[in-house]
Parts: sequence; structure tokens; C-alpha cells
Amino acid sequence: MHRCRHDLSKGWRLRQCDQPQDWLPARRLPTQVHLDLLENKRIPNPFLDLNELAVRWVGEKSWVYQLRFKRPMTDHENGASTSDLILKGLDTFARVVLNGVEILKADNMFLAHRIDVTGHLRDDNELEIIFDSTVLRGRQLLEQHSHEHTFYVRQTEASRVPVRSAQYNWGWDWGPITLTMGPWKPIYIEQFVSRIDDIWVQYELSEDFTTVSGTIFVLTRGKYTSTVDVIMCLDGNTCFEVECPTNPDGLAQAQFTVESPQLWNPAGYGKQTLYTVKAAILSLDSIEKKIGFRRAELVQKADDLGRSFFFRINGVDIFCGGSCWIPADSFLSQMTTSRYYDWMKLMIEGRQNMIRIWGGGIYEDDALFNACDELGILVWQDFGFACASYPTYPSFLESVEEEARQNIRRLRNHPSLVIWAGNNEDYQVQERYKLEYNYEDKDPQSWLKSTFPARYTYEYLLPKIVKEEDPSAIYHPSSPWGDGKHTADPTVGDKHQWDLWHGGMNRYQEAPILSARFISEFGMEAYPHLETIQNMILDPEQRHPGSMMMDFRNKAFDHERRMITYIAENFKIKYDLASFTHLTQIVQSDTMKYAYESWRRDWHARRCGGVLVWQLNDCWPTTSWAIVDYHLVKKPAFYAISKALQPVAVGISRPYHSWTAGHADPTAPFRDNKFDLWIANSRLEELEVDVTVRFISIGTGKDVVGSRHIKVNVQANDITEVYNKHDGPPLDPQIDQKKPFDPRKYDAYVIHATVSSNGDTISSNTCWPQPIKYLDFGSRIVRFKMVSDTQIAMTSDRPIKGLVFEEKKGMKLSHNGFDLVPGEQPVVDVMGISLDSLRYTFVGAPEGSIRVSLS
Ligand code: BMA
Repeated sequence: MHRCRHDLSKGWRLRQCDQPQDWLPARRLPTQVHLDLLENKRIPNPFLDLNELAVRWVGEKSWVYQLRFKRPMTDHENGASTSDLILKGLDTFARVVLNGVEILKADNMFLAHRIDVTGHLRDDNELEIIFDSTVLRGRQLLEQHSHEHTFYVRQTEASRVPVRSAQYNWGWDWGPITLTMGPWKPIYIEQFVSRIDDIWVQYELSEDFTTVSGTIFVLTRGKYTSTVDVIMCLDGNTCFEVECPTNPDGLAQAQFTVESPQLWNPAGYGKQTLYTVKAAILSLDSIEKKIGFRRAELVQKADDLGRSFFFRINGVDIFCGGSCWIPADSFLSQMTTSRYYDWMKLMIEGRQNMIRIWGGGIYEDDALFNACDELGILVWQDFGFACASYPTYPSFLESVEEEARQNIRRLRNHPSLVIWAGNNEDYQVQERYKLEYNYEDKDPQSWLKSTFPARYTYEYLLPKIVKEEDPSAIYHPSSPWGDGKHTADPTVGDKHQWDLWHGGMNRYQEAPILSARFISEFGMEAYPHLETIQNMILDPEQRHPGSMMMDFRNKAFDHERRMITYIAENFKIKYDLASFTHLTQIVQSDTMKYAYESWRRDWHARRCGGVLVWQLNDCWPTTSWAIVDYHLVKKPAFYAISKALQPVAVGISRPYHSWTAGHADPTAPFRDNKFDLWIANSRLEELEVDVTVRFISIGTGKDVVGSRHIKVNVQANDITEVYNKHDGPPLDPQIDQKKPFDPRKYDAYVIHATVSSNGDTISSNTCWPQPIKYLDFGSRIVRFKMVSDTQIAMTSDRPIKGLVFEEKKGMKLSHNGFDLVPGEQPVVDVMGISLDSLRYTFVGAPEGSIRVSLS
């Protein structure tokens, strides 16, 4: 009898534990309590208005899910000797009772469970799962363990810290307090005589990549498993096949060698070849998985700055331009394979090649990793700890160990997974609260006795488990982390650069001095587009900046001060919803432009190995640092990153002059005509290009001098500096310090560069004098021309800053967030909306939302 699966996803009901009669039908599994209550109209939609508050009570109750089902088939009928109940994930404190007998007590959301229920099944069965409140149980655990550990915590209450559950459920500075519960992953019964428990591969590529050799491991359970058939194939062609004996533990180890293997490469560096490995036991069971061969290295080599931190894949140094990822839904059981694929495809569309799965969420779903394998996205996965001082009492560590082993085993075949990090920002908690930490002390047992015992987890336990389960995996103790140095140290390891927005609240124009060896977080908040705002706040009276509902939905500390400061420093403030939305979005996209361009420039000599924005996505409709909102609607920042990550990208910068520091001279930025120009190239070949530089008056739109042309030999996988502190044309002659300065009469220019190769423009860029608010944007309009049913061209006879089309769910643009200059005519592909329904605005436009008029 072949292994068979009996689905238990339908027919469940649930009730509050203290309401014995009040059964409600449950959704099809997977599900969580809030979703079932919503479906039964017992709670309002937590994603609307202030409803998060109206559903908080749900998380403080206990709930029971119940299913009655017939015996799937008798052992006698199907010849199976064993029936296992599989629970892929329970959120979080759960007692599982089958026919009145407790068969499992669970307390870790990240674990899957397999229970032999052969002796428990009857003709008519009743399965009950009782979920306890995570927050109440968390508070009890705090009390129980407070004598042995101080639960320091950043972000919401400490009761999350002793609970092995996705930490963002307690609320985060971008997400609501949901405190979910329920069977968040599938549940089913498996019947078998024998089964294959797992198949995985350890391999090594020869130095020159011409041979791959290694071992395919197959773990079997049950009877008749003395041998297994093991096969590896590519596109249906078998490249390795063997019948392999198992050892007394049921483990088979098949050594293999494949000549001239096709490699798995990150997107943009070749194909993402995936081989299939299969194992079969007679006709009783078979299993197959995908595997990709690649060599991944994290290069941390001493250099004149400190130590490098960059990834080398298949011998090629890869600049990692990407994003940090949070759980894509506050109610994770709603996530589907297609939603994961849509998100990852969007990464590729935005030219991003690395995603960091942040530790306050989950060990992500197989679907996300499958998509990354297929698309060539490198994955950085944090272990599930964030922003706290975690305990190390024995039952906690046992649970952590089990969770780590299970998840490494689940994910270790994915070629996309290139690094595990111990946690998110827990060493910052150690620093903030001055917890004991002596880098020179290398005795893990002594760490356990310190006031920062979690060091044991991150520097001893997890690396040991990673080594045992996946010996070739790369492990990094934390994000951020650099050899035990202060987490803010820019010379080693990765860094979370929060002196933008948080911390020092530096201006984004200062990005060049905020560089580090690898920026694994930095960000800037922006509103989502208007449609998303309208759909999350029903009362039109509440749809304005600073309303109670707008403030409530932005969970970041001091958000209004920070946001308004960045806008006020750079733009004339307009406070109506449409204009303000636009300004927040331009602040965010300009921040991305400055950051990605200047930090990518530091790829030269590998001074900076990568930049990951905080954050790609949202878990509900909100205002946050996300560059794409909950509904997958992109903010202009998404496109700014995409442009900065073009394979060949020209960058221009002007010297930074502070304009509000004490006695700063506000005319200085306009008297300084110096500029830098460089070309970043991620291609592996040199390239000869033509560069044209124009200097265009912002007031008149005319070129103030003739353009400059230069041929440049662009270095492979490097940065080519073209101009350094180069003189642009003299600025407006009236800028003479001996005469009074009249801002109204004065004009400035944008520097515009295009790079072309064989006559095709491959990159362009516009550099504005800063701050934008000092510039006069009077009398300018944008003309739109229909090029085809789905294409629109734009022109203007004066420079335009930050033209943004309003985006909506289901609509797709090839680019958004434009700086226009006279003489250029960018064309945008538009899908999912008719061209004449498009609305837009730009900096200094008469209105915050203008309808496109086509000629
Ligand atoms: C980082 C993250 C998150 C947080 C973000 C924004 O440090 O790791 O904890 O959401 O900052 O404050």
C-alpha cells in the first residue's frame, strides 16, 4: 500500500472555551480564530478604521476547534500498518485531544507535529484542539521565570519574549496587535506501511565548477526499507541513479558525482537550474525535491577599512540590492502560494536580488523559497528572535533547538537560502541595557550565567545546530553583527543604518557618509497611495494627515514629527491628503535614490557589499516604511530602487551643504558648482559607453551651456568614477557674495546625464540642487501623448521634480516617480487602467491629484 493522505481541512467548528453552546462553523483549514469570527460576522474587520481595538479581546480568550470524522480506512482495508496525525503548525499553545485522549501539548508555533494515532482511531472520531491565549500564557511565563531572567524588550509587551510564536503578533512599529490563535497550517492523517521521511543533499563543487560530488541522504521509516532507489535528474534526463541500502536507523546515503553540472545562479548572473532528486521504497512511497548547485561564500576579509562583508556566488562577487521582508499578512493562514509568488516576482521586477526574512516573523513558507529558487533571489533568513533579551531556561532552549532543527531541515535544499542570522537586533538590546557581554570570554557555559544569556543561543547553540544539519550553510550570529564590535560599527559586519528616520535623523542627502560594509536595514516612511488610504479608513472626515485614524494606523514612535521634519526640510508643505501623500512618497523615494546610489558606489573595492531596504512589504494596509503596500501597490520608492539597481547605472552627486545648521549659509549649495559622476556596472564585462551631461536651467528649461560628451570605458562588476569634484558651469552670476542675494531672481540648474551604448540609452539620471524647497517651480505643465493603447509619453519644457502617477490595486506601470527634463520624452507602459483615467501630480503642481489629459 502506497503512503496515502486523508485531508482533514473541512468540517471544523469552533467556539470560545467558556461559551459551551456557541459553536460556529470554521473556514477551511488553515485558519485562525479572528478569520473565523470575521467570517461569522462576530467581529468587525480588524484591517479597517480603529477596529484593531475592537477585536483585541479575541486574543485574551481560549478557543476550541473541533472536527468529527469517520475512520479514513481500516488498516485491514488498505494494508497500512500505521496512521499518523500530521499537524503542520499550531498557533501556539494547543492541547490536541483525540476521542477524549490528550495526544499532544504544543507550545511552539514554528513546529510541525507527527503523532502515531494508529491505536486511537475509531469508526467515528472527534478531534479537538484547545488554544490558549498566547498573551495570557506569556504573562504567566514571565512570572514563572522572572527570578532567573530579566525580559528586556523593545516593541510592545514583554509577554511575547518567552513565547515561541511569531513575535509581530504582539504588534510592531508597522503592524497591529493581533494575538492570533488557531490551526495556521494544514492538518491531515497519513497512512503507510513505510515512508520516506526526508531527502536532502550535501555537495561540493570542484574549484573550477566542472564537477559536483556529494551525498544524497534519504531517511526512511516503517517496514521493507532495507533499500531505497535514489535518482537525480535534470529536465527528465537521469544523471545519477542507484539502489542504496539503509542503515539500522533507516538512513540511506548515496554518493554521487555529476560532471559538468549546470549551476544555479542569482538573477542576472545566469540560469537558475534546478535538479530533481527522488527516492522510492518499492511501491510503498516516493518523494522528490528540487535542488540547485551553487557555491555561496560570505567574504569577510581584512582590508583598509576593517573587514569586508559581501557575497560571492559561484565565484562571482554579487552586490546585493534588495529588501527586508516581514510576514505578508497579520493573519498568516491567509497567505497562499500565489501571493508569495506575486511578491517575489515583484522583487525581480524591481531588480532586487536579495530578501532578508526578518526574525520577528516566521521561518518563511516553502512557497517563498520555491519562488526564490526559481527566480534567482538570494535569501537571508533570521532565526525567530527580535528586539529582546531572550531567556535560556531548559524548556525554552529545548523548544528552540527543535524549532531550529525542523526548520533547517525543511529549508536546507533551497539554493536561494544563502545565510542564516541568529536574530534581529538582540545585541542592540544587550547594548542599550548594558547587559554583560565580554567578547574575549569564549566559554558558552559562562554566557548562560550572564545577564545576556541569549548569547549562548546565538553564538553556541544555533551555529552548532546549523553545522550539524547543513554543514555548508553560512551562519552569522545576528543582524546586525560585526565580530563583537558595537552594532553601529560601520567597518565590520552588517549594519542597520537607522540614522536616517530614527537615531540621528540625518538628512538623506548625507547618505554617502552613512555607508557601511553591508546595510541590512535602513528606511523612510511614506503613505500608501490614495486608494489604499480610502479603503482602510471609511469615514472621509478621517482621511487627512494627523487625523485620529491616520495616526492610529501608523505604529512608528513619533511618526508625525519625523515625517513632517523630513518633508519640511526638503519641500514646501502642503497638507491636503493627496499632496501630503505625494510629498511623503517623494521623501521616501529620494531617500532610496540617495542611499542605493551612494552605497552602491561603495561597491568599488567592496567597501559596501549590499543594501536592503526596511521594508519591502506590509502585513495590513497602513503607513510604514514599506515600499509596496499590503495590496501590492507600489510606492515611488520601489521604482527609485529599481532605477538605482539597473545593471549599468549612472550616478551624479553634488556636495552636501547643510542649510539649517546654526549659521549655515543657505546659498552655499547653489554657489557650489562641483559635481561627481560615476557609473556602476554589475555586468561581468567591460563596456564602452557614451556619456552626455547637460546643465538645464530650472527656471527656463534651457541648457545653460552646451552639453559635454565623453567616452568611458566602464569596468566590469565595479564602479567607474568619471568625474570627481568636477566643475560644472558657473552658477547664476548674481550669486556674488558682495551683493545682496535675491532668491526670486536667482536660477539654478539640474545636472542630467545619459549613458548610451551603441546608440541606445541604457541609463539616465537627474541631480537637483538641494533642498528642493528653495527652488521656484512656477509655471510648468506636463504634456501627455498617447503612444499606443497601453503607452503614454510625457514631456515638459521645464524640469519637473517627482512626477507620480497615483497607483491602484491591479494596475501596473513600467516606471513611476519621474524627474523630467526638456528634450527627453519618457514612455510609460500602463496596464490595468485606461490611459485617460490616470491621475498624477508633481512637486509644485497646482493640485495634489490631476487627471491626465491626452493629446
Ligand atoms: C528595525 C527592525 C524592526 C523595526 C524597524 C523600524 O530595527 O528590525 O524591528 O520595525 O527597525 O523601526
